[in-house]
Amino acid sequence: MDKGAFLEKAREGAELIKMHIELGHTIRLISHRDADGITAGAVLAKAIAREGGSFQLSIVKQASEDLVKELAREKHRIYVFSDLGSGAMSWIGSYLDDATVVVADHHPPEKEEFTNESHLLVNPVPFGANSVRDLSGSGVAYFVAREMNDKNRDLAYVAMVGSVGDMQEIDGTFHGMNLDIIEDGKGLGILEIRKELRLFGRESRPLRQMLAYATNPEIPGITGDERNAIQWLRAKGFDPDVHYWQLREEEKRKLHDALVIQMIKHNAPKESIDRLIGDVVVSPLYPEGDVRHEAREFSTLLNATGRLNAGTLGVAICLGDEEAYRKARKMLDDYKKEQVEARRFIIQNWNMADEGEHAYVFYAGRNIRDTLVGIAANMAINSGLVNPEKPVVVLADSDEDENLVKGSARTTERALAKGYHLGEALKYVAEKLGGEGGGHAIAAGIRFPKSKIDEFTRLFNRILGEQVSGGKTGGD
Ligand SMILES: [Mn+2]
Repeated sequence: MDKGAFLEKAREGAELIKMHIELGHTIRLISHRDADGITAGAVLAKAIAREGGSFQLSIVKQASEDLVKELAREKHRIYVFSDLGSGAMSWIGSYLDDATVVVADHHPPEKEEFTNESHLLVNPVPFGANSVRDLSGSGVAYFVAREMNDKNRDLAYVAMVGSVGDMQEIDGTFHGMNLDIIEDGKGLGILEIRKELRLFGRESRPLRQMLAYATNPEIPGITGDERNAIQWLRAKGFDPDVHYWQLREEEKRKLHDALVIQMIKHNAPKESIDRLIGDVVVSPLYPEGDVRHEAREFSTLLNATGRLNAGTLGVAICLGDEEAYRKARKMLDDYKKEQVEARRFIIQNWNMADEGEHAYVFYAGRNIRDTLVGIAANMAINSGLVNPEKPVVVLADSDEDENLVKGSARTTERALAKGYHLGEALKYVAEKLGGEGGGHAIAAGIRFPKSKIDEFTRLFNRILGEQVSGGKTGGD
């Protein structure tokens, strides 16, 4: 990619923001509610505060037309969007035409540039970057901040937490301009990259749970069953109750080798084995065992604050607010308790699931909160209750509308190999049922009228059947 040209845009964005700070204008920040967006918002907020400016920040689910209209009514002189906005360029063009706008984003943009002269797109994609691996939204925000003031290099770790949140190193290694941020952070001694086990839970989970709950990748023969994990760890000479961070370097290597052998023995796909061990970002700014010490755990905490509509609490955590950190941990503990209850419910009542030819459909009513259906579906898969080659859907009554159900479909890589695409299937079914649905091949969501659950089950099984037989989705 053309880094120089991208950095030139970042510099222009930085100049615009600084000019408005000098004029005494409040900088209106709007950022996405996932970990990448929360860290991007934090990076920009910190950079503005450092210049003596004031800001007003919102963490939002998406940059919709309604949101842009609403923002226009606030009559600010400058708006800065981060980790979103590239898909809202025409709305920004029409409703915010009187204001200065900077979009600091990494999603593929509607067009390479704004037509309005007071609007600026800072986005690496038109300069040849790959949006999913070369730079995240927090990374774009970081380069704008760095152009505002070289001191903002101290935000490199926060920026990398966002990058990890967006899974920019999904193949096990960082790429593109992520590497420049890493260099800055290393230079200041605020982050390190280690070649370590990339499973979630380095700081907060005992090894038995780190392995039993592994999803990315799954460890065949271990994932899904904590008792198996305990036995396996003991057999290899590890205490199942210690945390990964507590292991000595040679113990880590021994564990890596044993896991790789386990995966090879069970014919795990090469891509899964390759991403088991790889780049892990840690920061000496926080003590070992603190979730903020490692980027994946930190980003998961931030994602949770966003999902629980407390994204600004996440921003405060990024800015070093200890009270916000404690509050978020408490929120998360409560949320985890709900998850435990959901897990118990689903395991005890799994016999209620409708097992069709291609999928399990489990309707939980009000017993599982609608925000937990995706997690519940994963629990069913990981609990060993289901045939792993058959996708699982968990449905629950919508919190917002009693006439609707919300559902999540989940499955395994093994099932995908048969030809399933859950996102396409749910999109099609939703259209038929008068709902909304879609997502990825392996994980997708849907919302539709509660009165149509039976029809859903029938249609979903049928579409999945067509997918494995090579037919086109929805070919009737
Ligand atoms: Mn992002």
